[in-house]
Amino acid sequence: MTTDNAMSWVNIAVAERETGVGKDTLRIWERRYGFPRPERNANGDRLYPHNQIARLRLLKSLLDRGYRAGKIVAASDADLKMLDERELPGEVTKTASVQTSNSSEALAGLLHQDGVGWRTYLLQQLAQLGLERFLTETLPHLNRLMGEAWSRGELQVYEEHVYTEQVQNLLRQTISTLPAAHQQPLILLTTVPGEPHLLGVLMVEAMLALRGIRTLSLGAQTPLKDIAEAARVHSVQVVALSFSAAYPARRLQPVVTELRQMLDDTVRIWVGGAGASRLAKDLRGIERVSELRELLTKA
Ligand code: B12
Repeated sequence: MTTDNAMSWVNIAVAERETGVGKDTLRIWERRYGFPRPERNANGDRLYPHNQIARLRLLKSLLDRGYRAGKIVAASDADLKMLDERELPGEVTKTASVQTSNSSEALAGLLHQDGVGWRTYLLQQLAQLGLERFLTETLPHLNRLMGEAWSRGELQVYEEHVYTEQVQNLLRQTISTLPAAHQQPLILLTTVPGEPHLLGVLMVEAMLALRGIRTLSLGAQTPLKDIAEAARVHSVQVVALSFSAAYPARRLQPVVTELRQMLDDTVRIWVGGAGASRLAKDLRGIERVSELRELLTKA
């Protein structure tokens, strides 16, 4: 993730992209709760300072954890910090059996490791829990912790990259040690242009590989015409797409609808990831799959 501290004012489109809070919601909160409090430029457009973006990210992460806007948007910074910290150490102890202390120093120690530290920790978790629980418990918790620590400005961008690299390496390595998959259906995995988050795709690939289900992974950000072409040439039965929470909600439906039109009617489209939950449930020819485990009952 990147944040440009030098450019401390951002317009509403960037504020939406950076925080995951939609433009309409930003305007409603401003009117209803008095936060955010953007300045205006000469044209009257809203400009948000960096510290308000940081607070918006924290609010978004609390909303995602089930808090209601009415309770948190106007709360004091100290109260928000308290709510935020209340859940974090517990989350760590749930996954980190290696991590025995739940103090904030232990949490910081976990998140600020170097590559070797992460690799050792991840391998221990994998060995203790097995691949399925590693995928459905350890990694979702760690992703959330990393994302939230980044939102609070506690992690350097490079530290998140160190984590992502180690997770990706380990998942690829683990997949390559599993017996060759031969079960139907053949599932094409990728993300659409504008969605760089690849961990969801790799996690799905590993989960399917565990059950011997064949996949054709194209990595991240595949142009739609290439997805359609690969699906045709390889006779895939399912195209599975991953959308993280960072993918803009308003682009979701147009992009999957466009892909639907490019694929043969017999090819199913599955969409998953935190971003996909914002897609209408009843879109023709599109199936939402929210959980990794649900995938196994569908495949
Ligand atoms: C690593 C990471 C990055 C890396 C990604 C590297 C890579 N090669 O993948 C980098 C550094 C590039 C990055 C960039 C950005 N990131 Co980022 N990133 C993350 C992090 C920590 C994990 C990433 C991830 O892949 N998650 C996606 C998957 C694994 O999680 P999920 O969507 O919850 O999906 C789960 C299930 O639904 C299932 N699943 C996923 N896909 C599918 C598909 C199918 C078919 C099925 C069945 C299931 C399934 O698997 C997961 C199981 O837990 C997350 C934190 C988080 N909680 O995810 C932030 C996060 C997604 N990023 C975030 C942001 C804001 C960004 C940036 C916009 C930051 C910036 N200002 O530049 C950019 C994106 C730029 C862009 N063009 O979009 C925010 C999004 C917040 C929001 N609500 O909008 C998050 C949530 C962090 C936060 N603030 O809390 N990021």
